[in-house]
Amino acid sequence: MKLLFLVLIMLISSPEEKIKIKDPWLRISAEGQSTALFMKIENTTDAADTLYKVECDFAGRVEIHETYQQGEMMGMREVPFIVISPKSTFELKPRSHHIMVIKLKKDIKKGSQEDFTLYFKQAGKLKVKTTAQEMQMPKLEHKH
Ligand SMILES: [Cu+2]
Repeated sequence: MKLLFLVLIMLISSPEEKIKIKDPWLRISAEGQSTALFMKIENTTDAADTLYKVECDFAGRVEIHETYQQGEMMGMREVPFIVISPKSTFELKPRSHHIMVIKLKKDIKKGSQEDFTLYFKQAGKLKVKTTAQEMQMPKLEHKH
């Protein structure tokens, strides 16, 4: 009886994940270069949440980027945050928003698993494990 009660309490109090990260992947790259992190961010709550910082221990700097079009040119630039609307999924993908991982301290080889920490205003700190994959894409120009 005591055990049943305990299980019930655990079921009731186990918090639903506010933010779910789906299909995170990192583009393969080499030491000294930059790369990008992509994923789908699902907000399961009734309130908007904001991704405002991303960290990892194998790069000089990590930034949140958006892609923009200027005439025929495509470029990308840093943005301070990404807002994920209530009950919706925000997709970071090539030619769109992405996490820029700058000045890698090591090679990122196909299949390697890397850890990132995402910071959300509502959901707080979230650890994400990504797998490195190849991407066939023309390189975008940076504007800093
Ligand atoms: Cu970028």
